[in-house]
Amino acid sequence: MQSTAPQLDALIVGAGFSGMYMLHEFLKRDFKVRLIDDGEGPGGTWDKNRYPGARVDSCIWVYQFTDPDLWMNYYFTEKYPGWKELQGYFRYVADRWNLWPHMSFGQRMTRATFDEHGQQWRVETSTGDTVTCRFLIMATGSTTTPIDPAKFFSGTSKYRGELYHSARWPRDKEVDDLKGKRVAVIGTGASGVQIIQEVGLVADELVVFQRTPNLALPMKQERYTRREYDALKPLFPGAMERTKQTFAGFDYDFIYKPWADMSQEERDRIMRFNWEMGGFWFWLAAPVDLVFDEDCNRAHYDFWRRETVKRIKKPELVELLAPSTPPHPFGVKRPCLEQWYWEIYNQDNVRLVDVNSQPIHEFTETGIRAGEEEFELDVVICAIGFDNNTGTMTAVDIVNSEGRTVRDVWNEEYIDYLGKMVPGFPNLFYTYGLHSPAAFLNGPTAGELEGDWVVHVISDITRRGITRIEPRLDVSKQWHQEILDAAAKTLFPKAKSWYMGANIPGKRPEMLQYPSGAPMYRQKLWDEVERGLSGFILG
Ligand code: N01
Repeated sequence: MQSTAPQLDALIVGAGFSGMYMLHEFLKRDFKVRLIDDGEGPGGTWDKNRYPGARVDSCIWVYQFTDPDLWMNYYFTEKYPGWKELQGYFRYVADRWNLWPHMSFGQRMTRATFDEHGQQWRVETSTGDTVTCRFLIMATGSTTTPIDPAKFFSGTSKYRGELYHSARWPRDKEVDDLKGKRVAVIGTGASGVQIIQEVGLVADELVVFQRTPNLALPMKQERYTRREYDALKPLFPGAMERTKQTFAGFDYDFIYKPWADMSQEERDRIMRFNWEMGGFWFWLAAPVDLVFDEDCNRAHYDFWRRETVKRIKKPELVELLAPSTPPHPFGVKRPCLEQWYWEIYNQDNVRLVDVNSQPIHEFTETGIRAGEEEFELDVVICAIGFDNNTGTMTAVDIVNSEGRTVRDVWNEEYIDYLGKMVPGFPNLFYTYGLHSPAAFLNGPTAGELEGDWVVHVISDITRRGITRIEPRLDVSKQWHQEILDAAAKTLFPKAKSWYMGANIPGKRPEMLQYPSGAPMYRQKLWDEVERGLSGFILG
């Protein structure tokens, strides 16, 4: 049978850091490539997350593309900018890299089917268009598919007030619209903490429903004039270069000296220094034993608690917000950055409800019934998280030539190779997803690290006339086992976190991200290239 050549060499789904980066790199190589995204504009997570207070918690010199032509000509105004500024940045990148003609927005991929005969993907989209492409690249993020509040709470459909998931906050709704309102926030993850800080300042009443306290760290935000930002720019090349060498892709790294070999004085000095530096220093510049050694971990928790408790003025809240027994080891469930989070609870209009002792029974027409109480509420914001790591690729039908979906495969085993491809799914690549290290890194570092490899492999095999690539099952199983073994040596399994898929009842709990750091991951990717892609079946 005669097969038709695909319309595109590659279709990229998702206009976040990795999607835009790969689009740019493919265009430089004269590939026939397009990008589609279901959002309103570029930015991926920053197009979708517009809730009050949404801002990045990586400092800005490591939270942008490393292309000097971009950073030399752009000005951020804060060390940790908010979503509006970040959206502006993505538009600027699309202008500067001339990406607009190659991207479509408001277009969702609804189904993809592999045509074995033509060795190409046939992709259906929400606009009714069908596109064929040799390579399909899912750049759909790790934190993209929100959990529907109805999955966790009964009665949501009868509630007559406003109900939002944090990642679906309406574009034009400002926090000031909550003045005079009775508002609840469910969830105290990174989204919840940021929302609570802002909403607590304006709402008449704010009720926070907390299940697990967040071990949030002081952000130490800074604001810059253009002149001050210009003065920082000479530091950018060094900082950006560092991101390629450090475990978490920041410009600082863990300390690799064993905790056991440090004197108490040295330990105290490190913890104090990192605390004063602010941001994620206390987490990602800590002794690496933080994630392996109970003693090191507990010392960090106790330090965090002593500092945090100083800011909590209602004695009855101390055990709830900063319990004397850690809710989980420090840093193995994602902490976030806060600005005035603890002070918000000192206000009289803010009430903290512990759902462990006062469970949410249901939504009612007028609010929430929790424990013995009825809460009358005008607005409920569910900051309850996402089906991370796997949820976006399993939410859509990606069907191979045997009629199996990625969902079918991952329902049985979380199998892939190098956090990039799934055995049985030729020519399908992804970034940021299962067994990539992206959730432990910041977005641009992961985007460039993963994107460079995907673009290289596709360019290389295309040049060699290879039209089909698929990971071997045996090496994929070995890769999976390596990840499980590496995670088992850490304290990660001791927290119920989304890194472990433990935030969704029924999801198999195991390490879903690559846990051994960016340098090791980079080496794994490029070693595979050195071996001539021997872990793949090429055709
Ligand atoms: O989601 P989460 P998120 N009843 O899953 C609680 C990135 N991000 O949107 O901890 C009551 O972390 C749940 O409680 P528990 C970042 O990578 C980055 O906040 O499971 N509560 C938890 O408190 C982050 O990690 C930025 O016990 C319920 C919360 O909801 C990731 O996105 C900003 C509940 C969910 O927290 C996800 O963050 C925002 C229930 N039934 C997000 N179900 C920045 O860079 C869940 N919860 C700044």
